[in-house]
Amino acid sequence: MDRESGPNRDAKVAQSCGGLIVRVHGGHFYVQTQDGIIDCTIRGRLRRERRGTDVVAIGDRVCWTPTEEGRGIIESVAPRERVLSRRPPPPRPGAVVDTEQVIVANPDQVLVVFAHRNPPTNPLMLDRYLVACEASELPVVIVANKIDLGPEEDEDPFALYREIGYQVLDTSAATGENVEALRDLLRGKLSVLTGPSGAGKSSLLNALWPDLELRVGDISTYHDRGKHTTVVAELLNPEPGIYVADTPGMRVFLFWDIDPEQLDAFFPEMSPYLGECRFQPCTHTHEPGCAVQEAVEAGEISDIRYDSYVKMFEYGF
Ligand SMILES: Nc1nc2c(ncn2[C@@H]2O[C@H](COP(=O)(O)OP(=O)(O)OP(=O)(O)O)[C@@H](O)[C@H]2O)c(=O)[nH]1
Ligand SMILES: [Mg+2]
Ligand SMILES: [Zn+2]
Repeated sequence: MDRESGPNRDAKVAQSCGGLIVRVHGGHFYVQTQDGIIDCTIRGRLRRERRGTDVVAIGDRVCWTPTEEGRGIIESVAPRERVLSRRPPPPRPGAVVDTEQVIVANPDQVLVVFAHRNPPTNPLMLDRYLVACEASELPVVIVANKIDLGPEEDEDPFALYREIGYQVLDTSAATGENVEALRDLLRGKLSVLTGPSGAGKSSLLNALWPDLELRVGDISTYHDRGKHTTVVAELLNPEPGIYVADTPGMRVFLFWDIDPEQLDAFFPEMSPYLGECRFQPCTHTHEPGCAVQEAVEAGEISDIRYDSYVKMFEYGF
């Protein structure tokens, strides 16, 4: 008789793998399994092993052991293939933060949602998201929401990004414009919606799936700093084949770890010029005979983007 098939085997608690972390909140890790969502804690050993990063983040694949009905304990986390992360803002000025904050693990793409207006788009902030995605080799789409309100000052804030070659999708959660195109983008993938508070991330998801009933903010309060309607990132599965993370808007997006010397590689429009600078390597900030600076002067590279580059180069974020 197979020794493993006696009562002893039944008593042994089996570990299962392939669970997907869909929500992390207050020490609870919610894992989507074939039998529904279970509320897990994690082994203390994992915290020690995974210092320097969030131990478990939404999008992570885990193995767990059930403890009681609907509950379990996470035993291990699969290696992350990709990650969207940032350096968290310091808790007080001057404090050093050395733990990477993982926004979503293993995303297939990042949808950076900004608004045509209300709130107006801050190019430096958008550029930080774009650089972070380039550096992490994450495909990125700019979702230019609130197209119903039109551009702030007669000028399309996203025109320069379209010119560079970024995919920009104009949407409106209010009128439904292009929300079906957004659904098409999401199909078959695990995506993240990120971007500033008030841009309409949750509203876009509600427009596609009203049953989600995600909380949506009152726009009049967005100037009140620190106001975020979505407070906990959640990985949603609103229809088969679509996983999408709705995340809280971020006031600051500081990227995790980018070497200033490599920064130019994350501005795709600079790539044709990089080999042409007189000095190699060239920081493109002050050197004579710099092909990038010449391209900016000639209007071939946007001065808005170049300003972002210089700020990121000088301040490191
Ligand atoms: N006119 C217009 N208003 C919109 C549109 N999308 C969202 N809004 C409004 O913008 C405000 C903010 O929308 P939310 O969906 O809460 O924004 P969010 O990006 O999820 O914000 P956080 O959760 O704080 O990050 C709400 O008052 C929405 O009704 C749109 O396409 N057009
Ligand atoms: Mg929201
Ligand atoms: Zn140069």
